[in-house]
Amino acid sequence: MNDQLAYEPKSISVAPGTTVTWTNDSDVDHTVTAYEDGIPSNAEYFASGGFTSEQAARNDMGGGLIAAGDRFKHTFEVTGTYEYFCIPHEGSGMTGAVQV
Ligand SMILES: [Cu+2]
Repeated sequence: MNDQLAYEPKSISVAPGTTVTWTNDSDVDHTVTAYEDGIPSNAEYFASGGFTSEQAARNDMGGGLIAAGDRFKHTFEVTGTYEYFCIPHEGSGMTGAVQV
């Protein structure tokens, strides 16, 4: 996550079972929040803050913030495409994708 309000890289491809780590290399807080309709139907929902639904994450944005220098990890087991976004910067186009 960078100061241009973007995930770098914006999309990646990984093998099943890979743990992806996001690091906040910027000076502002971000979230990593999955789009509930943007992940495989049989995959576990994920979001920084540990929320189990997109709505819960949106309802408590502060609870999902990743501070400057902090990290968030998720392990991807199910193949498919996972689309995610940053709650405070969704309007600025801060979105990303993981292809498993
Ligand atoms: Cu952000």
